Amino acid sequence: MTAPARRIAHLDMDAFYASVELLRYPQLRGHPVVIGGRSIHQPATEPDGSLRFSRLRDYVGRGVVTTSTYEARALGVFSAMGTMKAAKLAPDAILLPADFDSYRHYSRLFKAAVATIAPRIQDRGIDEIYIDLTDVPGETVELGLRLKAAVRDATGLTCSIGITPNKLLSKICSELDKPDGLTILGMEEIPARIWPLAARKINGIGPKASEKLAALNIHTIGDLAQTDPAFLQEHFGLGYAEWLHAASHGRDDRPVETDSETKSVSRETTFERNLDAKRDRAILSEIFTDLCNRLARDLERKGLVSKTIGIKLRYDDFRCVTRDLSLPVPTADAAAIRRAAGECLRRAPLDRKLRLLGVRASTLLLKDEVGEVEMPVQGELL
Ligand code: DCP
Ligand code: MG
Repeated sequence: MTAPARRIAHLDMDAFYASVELLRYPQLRGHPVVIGGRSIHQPATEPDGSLRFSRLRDYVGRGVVTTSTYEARALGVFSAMGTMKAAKLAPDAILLPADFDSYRHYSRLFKAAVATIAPRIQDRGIDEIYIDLTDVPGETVELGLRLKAAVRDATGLTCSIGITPNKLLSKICSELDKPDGLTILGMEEIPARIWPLAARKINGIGPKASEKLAALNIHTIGDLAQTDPAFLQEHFGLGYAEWLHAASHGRDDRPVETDSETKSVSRETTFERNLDAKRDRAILSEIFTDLCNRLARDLERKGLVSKTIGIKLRYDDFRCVTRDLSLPVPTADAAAIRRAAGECLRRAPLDRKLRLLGVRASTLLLKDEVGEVEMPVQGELL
């Protein structure tokens, strides 16, 4: 029996960090703008109130471009390029420092906007998500346009969407019509629309694999699809060869894993110097509480509660231990997490110096599904 066809979207924001900066500085619209400066490249206010922006030509240092507007890309400036090299290509481009708090804010906004239309969302990073539209009523084109409109209304930003029967194809398709694109594709269109693309367009074929494929005269996804799987196996091993073959035919049955299916959420930190459980007790305790607070915020943001709190310790000899504690009541409360994690810490050996401390929440439940958890009042159960 074949599974019913799915309808999966991949949504990726257009020139994300740069586009958020253009919301703040609309006067830069239409100009080449590059994100990647340091705080000294923050625009300065002139006596007459106008802003003076840094230019790429003023940049000195070893930094790389974080992202660029499409106008800067037209001049050859892309993510991960050395900023000095970019300055040679686009000396007049505006240079701005990154402001991650803003990007996180807009990331939350666009994801929340999508969730009002389709709740089954898998986070794939700050500017991209998978969305399972299989059970959402409506024509595919109309749904895609509604998603784009919701994102634009909530943020003022554009995104590009691919909608196909699986994550692999949708990830390829969201890129095909950037920016502000909507690409819908069925399995029958794979030979015409996917096979002409370079093999590296498949997420999972990195620079190394694509170089090796090219040496075997396999350049496009179509070349890959025509290659005898036994030949691929000789060069790439059974597992990867099978995956390459399936991917080139657009086959992928991975589910969209929503936050509620996230197995665990964790926070950890490696200390600047190794810490002693007794002598550095105060610092350790402060770091520990901070980790628990961050973890609580992560859970809160994802709408999750946890029934198992654990800790991870790495000692100065790189050995690692973990300890877990099951809670009677699921929680996302920082103080409750801190208490449980403290309990775990008491059960771990502390006779060596520590390099790393981590706190993990697992056995996760959606808060809404748990409802308001009421503690039984003493005596009420009798
Ligand atoms: N980013 C980064 N370092 C990179 C690539 C990207 O820090 N090497 C950041 C900046 C981007 C954001 O992640 O704005 C999203 O990455 P994308 O690859 O989706 O790039 P953009 O959204 O900027 O552009 P596009 O329109 O191609 O998606
Ligand atoms: Mg993007």
